Amino acid sequence: MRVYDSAAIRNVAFVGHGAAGKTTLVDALAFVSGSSKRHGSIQDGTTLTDYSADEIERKHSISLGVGFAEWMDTKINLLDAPGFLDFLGEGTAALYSADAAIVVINATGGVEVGTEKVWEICDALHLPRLLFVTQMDRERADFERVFDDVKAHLSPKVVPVEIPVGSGADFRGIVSLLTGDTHLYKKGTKTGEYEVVPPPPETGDAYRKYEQQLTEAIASTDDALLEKYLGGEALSREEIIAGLRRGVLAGEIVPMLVGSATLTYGVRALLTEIVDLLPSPLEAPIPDKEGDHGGSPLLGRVFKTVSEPHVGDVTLFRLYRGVIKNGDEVWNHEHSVAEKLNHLSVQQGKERLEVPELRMGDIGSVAKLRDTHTNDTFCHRDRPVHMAPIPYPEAVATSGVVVKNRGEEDKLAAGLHKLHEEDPTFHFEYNSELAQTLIHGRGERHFEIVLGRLQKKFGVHAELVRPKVAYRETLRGKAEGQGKHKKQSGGRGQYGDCWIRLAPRPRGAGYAFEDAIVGGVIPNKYIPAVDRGIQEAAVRGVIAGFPLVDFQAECFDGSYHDVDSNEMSFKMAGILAFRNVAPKARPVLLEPLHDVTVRVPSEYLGDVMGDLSSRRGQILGTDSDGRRTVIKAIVPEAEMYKYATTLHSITHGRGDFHEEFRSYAEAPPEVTAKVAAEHKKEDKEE
Ligand SMILES: Nc1nc2c(ncn2[C@@H]2O[C@H](COP(=O)(O)OP(=O)(O)OP(=O)(O)O)[C@@H](O)[C@H]2O)c(=O)[nH]1
Ligand SMILES: [Mg+2]
Repeated sequence: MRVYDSAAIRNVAFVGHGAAGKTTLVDALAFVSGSSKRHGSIQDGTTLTDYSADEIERKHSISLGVGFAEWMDTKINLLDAPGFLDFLGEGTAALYSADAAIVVINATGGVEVGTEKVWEICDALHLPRLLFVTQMDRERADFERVFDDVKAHLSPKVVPVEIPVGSGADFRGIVSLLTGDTHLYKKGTKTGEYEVVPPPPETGDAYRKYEQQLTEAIASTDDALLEKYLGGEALSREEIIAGLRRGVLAGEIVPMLVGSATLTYGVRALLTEIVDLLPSPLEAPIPDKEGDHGGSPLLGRVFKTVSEPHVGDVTLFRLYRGVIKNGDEVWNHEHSVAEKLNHLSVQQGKERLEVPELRMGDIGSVAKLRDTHTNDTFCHRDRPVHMAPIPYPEAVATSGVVVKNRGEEDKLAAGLHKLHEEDPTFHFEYNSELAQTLIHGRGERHFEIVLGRLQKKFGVHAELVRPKVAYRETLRGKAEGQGKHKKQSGGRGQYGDCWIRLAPRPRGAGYAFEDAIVGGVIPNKYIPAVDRGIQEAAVRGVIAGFPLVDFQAECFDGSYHDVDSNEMSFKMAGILAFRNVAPKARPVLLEPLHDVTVRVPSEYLGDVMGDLSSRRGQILGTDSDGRRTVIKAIVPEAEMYKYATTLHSITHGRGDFHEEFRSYAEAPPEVTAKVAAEHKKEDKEE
């Protein structure tokens, strides 16, 4: 594989809504350029970047795939991101590692939720971008409608630089507004061969309209150009390309292109526009980094780790500064480990092609590193730096997970750990209080993939279960009573006897013990044992087996035996006293409440609030963040199960939410009764 200099590299992320046609387009770009030998398809499961068994089976992308197309002596690195929002982390990684984006839109659909989401990230990163309207060969494809939609919902800066000739089954050519040339495709062409003709009469009006818009937009990028244009002078082709490029880099113009990836129409033109209009790494700003004073000579960031069959862990990284040669050692500052980059490669889908070196800006891959993970920085050992990490979207869904076959618990933990390393939007924990493994991710589709991988890669058969809730108990009243432990079993007996008073304390105040014994009716040395007994019993609660918290216990009377009393007996007395008294002190169940912030387009406000209320949510208020309505509410944790899925279906994916623990509060009687009944059932089963 040839080594490309930084100026001859383009790093481009392909993003957009699910099923827009990104993977098919990336495959076509690599194929038409000659860099990939096969023209693959989703239907046959043969595309360049959807090569995992999961992707072939489900016919959509799940993880970020990387390939390249060599065109006009330039290497275009193609980062193909999945569109489904459950996998938005992959798109985030692609956009943070690229210098430009191609936002792909289906000509039969238009702007969708996934398009808006990635557009927001592109905006935040000030990424230069192109829009590619694909699937123009499909029935009901409508270029004009997509353009109107884009202007209204994405940005007024979008300007067509190409228009289609015909649409649907009649889609047969593309007019370039830059050159006035029309490419008429030869039927049955495999690599997009065409003849060049003048614009056909049917495109006349559209041609004049869009050509004028484009020229105006380009002229506006530069004062001298504008003057020339207003003075009625024609702009030269060089001026047009240079002006357009300037507009794209500044984010002032977003060119819109058109084609069909399956027919490879418009694919050659797209390759050329990528080279002509998008920045090389030399023109792209290096993302924020910390501790980098005076410029470290080497800088790279890992944006993905995949475990591949027969290879092991493959690390994908973007080089921001310096040169890496095959076999070089780099310093991973996060994990304080020197890593030797043997078999330095670039990815062409699942293929790894070895390269002697990579220049600044390029994207590479390397296998079997010792201790390198996603978001780690490569640098020189004597100039250690941390690059700011890629901000992966947060996990918003939680589920319990259990193994179907006993004995697979250890394998489950190992598998989940591995999956977390591959996917930063996936986390897991074992909650010992609840004796349950909890997984956190982006939604049910995400969890489905996790379960599938657990089985395929780690031989673990697991299933999702409702996550248990960490309830608490407390007291609302005062009560007093005795606990007496007495045993006479030959030899030395056991004797402990105490009287206690229990009373509530404020929420969050915890537990307090008071020694109110007078006259030594219980010897001093045994009183801490009473305290311990009470605390031990409180952990198991009295209503539903949950820890009883925020109360005070006062030991005010008791008796002892000269020979038979010991610490153990008084601890037992404390336990018995608690079990006797606590049920009389009006115990109540406490449930965890979450602060929930939901962001939705205002048209869904009513439905979303109605749903929150049906979850026993208390709406605190609504506000606007400029784009969307922000709803703040307090909702019991127990009612938030599968909220991500519900919100998605109410808002057609246009809603977002964030939740965090707020406090414990008394549960209503019907909830208490239900939880207590469940506890009784579980107790019996054990
Ligand atoms: N007719 C036609 N079908 C296309 C075209 N491009 C893609 N498709 C089909 O549209 C479907 C989705 O294509 P993909 O390439 O998987 O789309 P994607 O954007 O990668 O989808 P995700 O990765 O799941 O977000 C597949 O069935 C493709 O065969 C096109 O230009 N014309
Ligand atoms: Mg795809």
